[in-house]
Amino acid sequence: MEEPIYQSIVQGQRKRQKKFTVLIDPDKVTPELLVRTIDISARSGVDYFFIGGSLIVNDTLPECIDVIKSCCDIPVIIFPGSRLQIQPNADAILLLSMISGRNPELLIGQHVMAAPALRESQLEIISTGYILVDGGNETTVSYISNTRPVPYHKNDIAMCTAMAGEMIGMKLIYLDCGSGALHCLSESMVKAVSENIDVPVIAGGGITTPEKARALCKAGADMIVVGTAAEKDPAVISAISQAIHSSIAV
Ligand code: 1GP
Repeated sequence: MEEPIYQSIVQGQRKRQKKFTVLIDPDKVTPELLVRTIDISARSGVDYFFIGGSLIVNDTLPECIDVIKSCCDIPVIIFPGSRLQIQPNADAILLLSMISGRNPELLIGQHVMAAPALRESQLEIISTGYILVDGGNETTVSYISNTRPVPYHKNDIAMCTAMAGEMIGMKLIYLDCGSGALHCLSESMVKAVSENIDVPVIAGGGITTPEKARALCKAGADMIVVGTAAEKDPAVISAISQAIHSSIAV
């Protein structure tokens, strides 16, 4: 099966071209904010949209995807909080296993339930090891998943978890402090993880400035995800995109 989106991420990693993803939480965008976010993202060279959330209250996910698809060519990748967020009108889905936690539902249970719908869909399926890291506050993902994050300074736990995820066969590792985290990942943790695995590393949660995005790219992240800061002011997308796309790992 072809994997155009995953291959574009791997190509970026090989060429040391960092990728920028804007996360859209359908509950948090008004129609006006969504169109403005898409417009700025398209003009700023954003590489992908993630769409989804740990908890979605309103049923606007399919419409949001349709709006994005009708306005631009940026690929839309579902970042699902549960199997209820599988939408066939997206381009791809991160099939997340929450490998930082010990909740079997989020390691395999939801996946078993979702498998027939995923098989039926045309979605590109990207197996992703998701590692939640303490970002200084209790986030929705921590509460909803009923799991404890990796402690902020425990680089060795994050590193071994990522290594195990890669050995199991996961194609991406997503290090995330959770949406709206007080502080983002440490550069030392991103470095420890990226130096010890070969698959691309995604970094997200609490990244609000171009400086933070650039620092995490230099530490070894292959993709940066920004949600909350873009919701507050989509204008920040342009500066962060520039910082990411001009970064290379040292
Ligand atoms: C959350 O990594 C994403 O899963 C984005 O986090 O909303 O804090 O940017 P923010």
